[in-house]
Amino acid sequence: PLPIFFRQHCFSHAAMASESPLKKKNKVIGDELAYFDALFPQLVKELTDDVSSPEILDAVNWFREVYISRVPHGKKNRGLAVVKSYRCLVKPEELTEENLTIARVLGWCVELLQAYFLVSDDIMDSSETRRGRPCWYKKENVGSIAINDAIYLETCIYALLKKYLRGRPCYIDIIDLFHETTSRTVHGQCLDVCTASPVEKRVNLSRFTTQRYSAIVKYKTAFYSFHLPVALALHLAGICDEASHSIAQKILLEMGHFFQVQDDFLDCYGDPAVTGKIGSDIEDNKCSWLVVQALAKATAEQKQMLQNDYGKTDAACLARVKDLYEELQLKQAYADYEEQSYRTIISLIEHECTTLPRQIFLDFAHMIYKREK
Ligand code: GPP
Ligand code: MG
Ligand code: MG
Ligand code: MG
Repeated sequence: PLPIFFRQHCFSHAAMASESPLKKKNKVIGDELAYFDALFPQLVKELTDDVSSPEILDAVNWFREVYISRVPHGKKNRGLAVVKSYRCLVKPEELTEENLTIARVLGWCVELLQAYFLVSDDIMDSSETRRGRPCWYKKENVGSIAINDAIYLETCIYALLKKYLRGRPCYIDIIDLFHETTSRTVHGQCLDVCTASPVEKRVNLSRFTTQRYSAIVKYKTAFYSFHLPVALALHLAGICDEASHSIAQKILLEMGHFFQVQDDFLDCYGDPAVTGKIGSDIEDNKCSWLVVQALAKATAEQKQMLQNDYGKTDAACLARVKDLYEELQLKQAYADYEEQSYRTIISLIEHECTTLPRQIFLDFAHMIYKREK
């Protein structure tokens, strides 16, 4: 069972079971995921239907496949967070069908950004599977055209923003936010890849510091996965003041850091049948949370062993690194960290979030703590 402090903030299944049929119906009507998913086919159609010149029809047909195969099969937490946050931020009379549609379109834009990053990241990380299927570049008739497909996915974001937001006061701020977020993410990805494969091509674990780790995860994950969805909702709701954005950013970057720690933990200990991806951080020589913890706890001898075995594809090396993680009790270290991180975030929300609805951040926190995928 979850510890008390988790249970207090989590939805109770028992409470749901005893609900009246009316309440249940409202829940179904309010099932944001169903509305969100329902918009997807319309967006595919809009993005691929108006072929201005028949000469490019083959390309458009190819991209339709890319779009359908790579965009809608994730958890959609990031996209849904835009809509849920927007609902918390505006007065009921502003929750018109038109505004909700725009919020959902922005949610799909975040999912497009994610798809663009994942198609690219899987090439850089030499990954095998994503969301339970082969990575896009691994498919028989795909290969390096996946790079072009990733760029295509990014162009869809700006096509949708133009179609749905042009003329609204927040249009420019939202375009800027997507550009700025993309820029931050590529900086993070560069740190991630370069820390793993230093120019001198030697395994050099002294690069794996907590400071470097924090910079990598803040830039490669926290901005686009956590800050972006809520910042979009704030802009759409017309909330542009520096103070609101700054407190939201502080809380969300903290959550984003924890989320990537989880991702690193699941890379080694998650079940690929559940996560949909096969971990390879040890073989890829990644500056993962686990190796940073291992280095902090290891004796000189154990560090030497890591130096020899980390970053190798050889199965025996991999097994020795995993054994060392076991010996150093990293699973327990992670469980302790998760609990401590949850407390920090709840306390940040309670003490610092005075002008924005706390529910936005609590909803996000509930989505990620104790996740298995
Ligand atoms: C997560 O890293 C970060 C990203 C997916 C951002 C990639 C950014 C680009 C600019 C391409 P990860 O490699 O640990 O993620 P996963 O475990 O899902 O492969
Ligand atoms: Mg990566
Ligand atoms: Mg990866
Ligand atoms: Mg990972």
